[in-house]
Amino acid sequence: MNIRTVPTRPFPDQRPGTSGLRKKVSVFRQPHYLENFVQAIFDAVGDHRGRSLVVGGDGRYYNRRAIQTVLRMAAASGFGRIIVGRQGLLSTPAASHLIRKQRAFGGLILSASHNPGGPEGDFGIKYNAANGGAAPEALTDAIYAQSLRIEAYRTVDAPDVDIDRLGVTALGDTVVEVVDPVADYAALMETLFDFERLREFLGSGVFRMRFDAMHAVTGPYARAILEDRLGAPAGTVVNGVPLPDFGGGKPDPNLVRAWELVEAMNGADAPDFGAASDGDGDRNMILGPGFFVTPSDSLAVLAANAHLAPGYRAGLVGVARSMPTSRAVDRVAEELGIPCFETPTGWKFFGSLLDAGKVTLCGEESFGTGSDHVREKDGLWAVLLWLSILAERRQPLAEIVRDHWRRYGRHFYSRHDYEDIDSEAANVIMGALRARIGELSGRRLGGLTIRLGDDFSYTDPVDHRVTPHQGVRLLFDDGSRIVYRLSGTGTGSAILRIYLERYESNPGRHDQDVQSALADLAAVAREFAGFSARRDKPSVIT
Ligand code: VG1
Ligand code: CO
Repeated sequence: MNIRTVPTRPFPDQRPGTSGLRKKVSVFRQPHYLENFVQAIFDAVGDHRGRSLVVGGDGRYYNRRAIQTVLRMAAASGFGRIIVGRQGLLSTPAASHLIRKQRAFGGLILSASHNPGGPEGDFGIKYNAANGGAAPEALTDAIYAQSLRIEAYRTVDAPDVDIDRLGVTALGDTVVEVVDPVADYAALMETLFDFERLREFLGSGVFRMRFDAMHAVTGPYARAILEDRLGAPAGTVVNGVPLPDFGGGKPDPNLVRAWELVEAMNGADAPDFGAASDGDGDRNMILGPGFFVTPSDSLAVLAANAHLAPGYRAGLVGVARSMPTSRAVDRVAEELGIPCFETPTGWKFFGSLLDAGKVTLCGEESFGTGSDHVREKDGLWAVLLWLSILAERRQPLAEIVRDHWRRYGRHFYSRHDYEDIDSEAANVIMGALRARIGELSGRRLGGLTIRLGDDFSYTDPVDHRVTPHQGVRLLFDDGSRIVYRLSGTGTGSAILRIYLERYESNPGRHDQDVQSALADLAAVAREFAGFSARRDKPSVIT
């Protein structure tokens, strides 16, 4: 087969963000753009000749095209075997599992996750290493450096591979194997959860659930697991066919974007349990009838109850959360007598802790929870763990969460996103915040006393790598906390995220509305950032 070397010039903007390189489809479609980045990855990851590569994506617009490009380039780059999900589909957790199971050299996940899809939407690509986890910072830095000095990429002249049929094709000396994207993942779930018991629970007639796949990649997974294997009635999974534009919405499982599910769960005939997941299947939102579980609380409840599922019966070795995530899980860890690690935002930081066997569960406030079964967050896994807990405890979901609050206290928590901020202006805001934090200790702000102000810097306890500037934190005497950081997944203007947290031990006050409970703190946060209460309103509140 003819390997062709194509001369190219660097693009200056291929620095991976919180989770891979995400850009508008129109950017990725520029001649050589995708090829440059893929070649930069292959050049940076080390000797992979004859090894296996896993490839799959969330099914968004451009996925199929990009996969053909990747297959040709991977063949030209000397991979011995490429394992690709049928129709080019693999959820992010399923890709992570496949890399581990097949002992692959690594994998390419084509996804922009919760970002919108379609020709006007976003596309993304990231590299996961042999442990199944997103490339750590050292590697993404190397990929970026390589992208800045690239002079040529390699590809082969070959027709498109048929990715719609299971089976094996040769691409030069490389074998391309099209696999069922669901089978191995479903089998993994069966090792963690008691499917027999879940089948009995879902079939008992006393419990109903609804899973909203948001027209994204988890549809086939949820159907196969919840409906086919666990016997939930047909129609339990809604919006279950992956669409290239996710039906025009943003596949982001939160109270704003997953409005259809929210409406159903607030309706008169609401099911007992509702869940949704995002574009690439790694996020989850959990709801009860008229009741929303914040992802931070979800992580804490899962940590406190994980032993109810067979895969976690032996208990947890430790837990981890991203810095802006509420500290609800810290209290559970303390009671269990296990360590709780605080990492920067982005799943890649959990990888070394999971590999070193320091943590079993981890999670983020952004609707992500997961465990050491893979090296990504995992939406359906979280749903199955919640189901296991519901099946064992036989209590309504809201009661389980309220019990949790009574025992540990409640962390009122909310994230306020200010979208569409001019990038320059956003940097000025963050710069100003950073400039002020040094002199804050002991100062009063809106009735609260600041204990500490800092810019979060993380030292990985395993490899000791330092990652500075991960968010401006204001910690108050009463345990309240404000965090400011800029999103690293957007593709247009900047998004400023403000994270608010206040602890309440008194059960008599646990039923307050979250936004009212946090109103004073939100006002302080706005004022400190120089926002006007009248003019500047968050665009998304979760
Ligand atoms: C967001 C979330 C972060 C998450 C990341 C990737 O990043 O805040 O917690 O890990 O998305 O999730 P940022 O930089 O925009 O805040 V996903 O499901 O988009 O892969
Ligand atoms: Co995602």
